[in-house]
Amino acid sequence: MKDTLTDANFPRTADHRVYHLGLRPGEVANRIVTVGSPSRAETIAKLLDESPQPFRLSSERGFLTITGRYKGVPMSIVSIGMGSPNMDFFVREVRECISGDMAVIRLGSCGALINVPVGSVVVPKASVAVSRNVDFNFSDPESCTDPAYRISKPVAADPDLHREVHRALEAARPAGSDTNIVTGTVNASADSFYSSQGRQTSFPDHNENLIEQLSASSKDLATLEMETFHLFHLAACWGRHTPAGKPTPAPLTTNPVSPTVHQSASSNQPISQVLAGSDTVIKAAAAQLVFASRTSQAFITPEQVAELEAWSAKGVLEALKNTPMENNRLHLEEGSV
Ligand code: R1P
Ligand code: URA
Repeated sequence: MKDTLTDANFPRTADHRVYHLGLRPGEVANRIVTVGSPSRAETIAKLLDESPQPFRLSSERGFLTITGRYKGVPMSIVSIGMGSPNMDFFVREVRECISGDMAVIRLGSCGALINVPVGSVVVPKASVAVSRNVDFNFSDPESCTDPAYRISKPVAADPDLHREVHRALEAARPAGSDTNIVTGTVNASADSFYSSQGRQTSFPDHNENLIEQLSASSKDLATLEMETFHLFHLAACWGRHTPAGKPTPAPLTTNPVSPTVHQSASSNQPISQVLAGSDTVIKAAAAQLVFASRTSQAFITPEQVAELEAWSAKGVLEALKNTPMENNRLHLEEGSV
């Protein structure tokens, strides 16, 4: 970003663009599909209405936002790259560009620990986090009694959105397709594609028993990927919180950028907390596309990916369309982006 940023606490440009995603209020909808790769974002974007023409913003930090309408309903697709830190940038910065409730579905790839073929779809009801214990002595494991990997407690998806994602994917699956859609499972989000997903590399990771340990931690544990836990965790934290030490919302002043977006009159209180108070929600759910079978060692082909992404994209957009929520006002509607 070339523009000058102000406020070290939550850096923003003079025209209210957030630091890493480059967005400003009015450029992102409150119904969002988030993905890891720009190509998957573009596949989903093909299903958006042609008019008004979707808005696209590619940030210097590699985040791509496409905002348009799906069957008339405002919708954004945001490609965030990989890992929890990127999910963290996405949720926090988008939250500051939106007023009211948010619904987010992650459409991502995963590895399956259960015995389903690659190309299956899994809709997890909850996620745990798997993290590498950096205090474990990886070069002298005998000296350490702590575990090398930690598995967190589960955090649930929003139950309504979860149900709707499953229903919409069942409806979107092509007629005659024998693709499995599995639900009611637990996902594990790892802090590495390799060590904390139990893959063997040339590093001394001490993860030979990790898959076994994961499967033993929950009978429903079915998938491994890298971002879903952090999305569910932030969404769950957001619900009905009171900003620390600030029980009374500051007075609002109208932001000239968009008539529906306001700025805090107090100095460093994030905008959305003021707007949202404690009664807005972030609904989060996920659909995982099985790219790797950790039981058979099979990996999906590019042809299978293309077919799977095309219909699952329709499923997640339908799920968001069917989620009752007040629409966020977009510049798109006003013809200015
Ligand atoms: C690793 O290959 C990446 O694929 C999965 C993991 O979570 C990780 O980001 O998701 P995406 O396909 O959404 O990127
Ligand atoms: N993404 C992951 O994080 N792991 C896999 O095994 C496949 C996709």
